[in-house]
Amino acid sequence: MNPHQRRQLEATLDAMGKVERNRLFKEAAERRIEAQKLRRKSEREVDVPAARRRPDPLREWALRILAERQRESPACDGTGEACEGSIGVVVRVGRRRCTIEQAGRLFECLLSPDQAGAQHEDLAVGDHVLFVAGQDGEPSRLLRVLPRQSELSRPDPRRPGRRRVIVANVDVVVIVVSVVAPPLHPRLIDRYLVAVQRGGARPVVCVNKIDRLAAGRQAAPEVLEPYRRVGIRVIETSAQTGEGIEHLRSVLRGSVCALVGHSGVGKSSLANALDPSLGAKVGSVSDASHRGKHTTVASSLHLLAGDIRLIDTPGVRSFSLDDMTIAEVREAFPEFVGLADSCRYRDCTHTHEPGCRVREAAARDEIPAPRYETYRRILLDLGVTDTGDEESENTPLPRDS
Ligand SMILES: Nc1nc2c(ncn2[C@@H]2O[C@H](COP(=O)(O)OP(=O)(O)OP(=O)(O)O)[C@@H](O)[C@H]2O)c(=O)[nH]1
Ligand SMILES: [Mg+2]
Ligand SMILES: [Zn+2]
Repeated sequence: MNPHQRRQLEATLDAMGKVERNRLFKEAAERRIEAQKLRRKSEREVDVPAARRRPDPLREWALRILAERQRESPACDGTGEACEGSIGVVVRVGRRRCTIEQAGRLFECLLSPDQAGAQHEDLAVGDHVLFVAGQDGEPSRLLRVLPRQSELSRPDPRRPGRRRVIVANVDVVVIVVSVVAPPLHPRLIDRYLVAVQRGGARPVVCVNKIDRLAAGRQAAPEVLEPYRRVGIRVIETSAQTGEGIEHLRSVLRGSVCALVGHSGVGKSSLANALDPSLGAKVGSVSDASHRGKHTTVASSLHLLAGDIRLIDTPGVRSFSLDDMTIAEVREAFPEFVGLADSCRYRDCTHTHEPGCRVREAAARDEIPAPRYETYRRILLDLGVTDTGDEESENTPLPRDS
């Protein structure tokens, strides 16, 4: 169960009627007792150290049952109520409306004021939805957004404390950068990587416009090598000459993917290169600032040749991680995971604490130094200083507490 599924299941559970809820919790209690019988006592003690706060086990079982029911019958919300409507995929979201695709047909859907009010967070291109198709020219009706498998989101710049979901249910997020015009910004790649990791999709870095490199020059190897070292796929392309496009196509084949990045790096050009029949609008890059001109204004999902479902997104100016917790940032660096288990403090931030294995490994270059620096910069942005004088929730706990 990923964090997004969990949030949606929690909401379903909270909205359930009393009778249905009691029935669910009875089943949860039975399943829990069964599971306890199966588990040996010693294992139980290892699993749940007394000092650790843990969620209500009965509620956990109830959520698990709801998730199972939704997997078996995605059109229903697991509450046992009758289901109507059919399932489609959101291919475009506009002001107070969205377009849903089902079996190759498009349906225009008007959003209710409630749905429109919550739309940046609750509805995104790629969402699977339950809807009722409109008859005789009537608009279709959106009933419910189904639990997401993944999402890419960032803090909403206009509404503090709220998130803006950029795309939902993608297998792969392609972080597009260009070697020049606009110049390659590793910090943007890093921020996206953290957000992609949190949202449950697989990241790929695409370095475009390699035709602009001088003959014999490689695309910033010192910047890109650390990503390759930790197993992130980096693909070099030119949407203009077609170089690397076949490689990109082979990586994306059979998947739902999204192209994200700064304006002007060539996202729409890459989409056109992957499928020339697409005809996505391509803009220019300012000679003075080397910035794109925000040509693509809304995300849209396309079915491309070669069994690729691709979401082209509008370019961003920046990508903030302000809504992240330290734990989420830590988890986004897979190269830290094995080492972090041996840090002296269980919730080590890997910045200033004595006995930090991650910091030691970075000093020995066993972790690529640029990746560790990136991690430190992201934590600094979140208010964690190198001296441990942080505004965060982290208070070091010795491992044996
Ligand atoms: N030389 C070169 N130019 C490219 C390449 N890919 C895209 N461009 C140019 O870069 C400019 C911007 O391309 P777009 O595809 O509109 O960029 P985008 O990322 O979709 O931009 P937004 O929609 O604004 O986010 C256009 O002038 C393209 O012709 C490439 O591989 N090589
Ligand atoms: Mg574009
Ligand atoms: Zn540490």
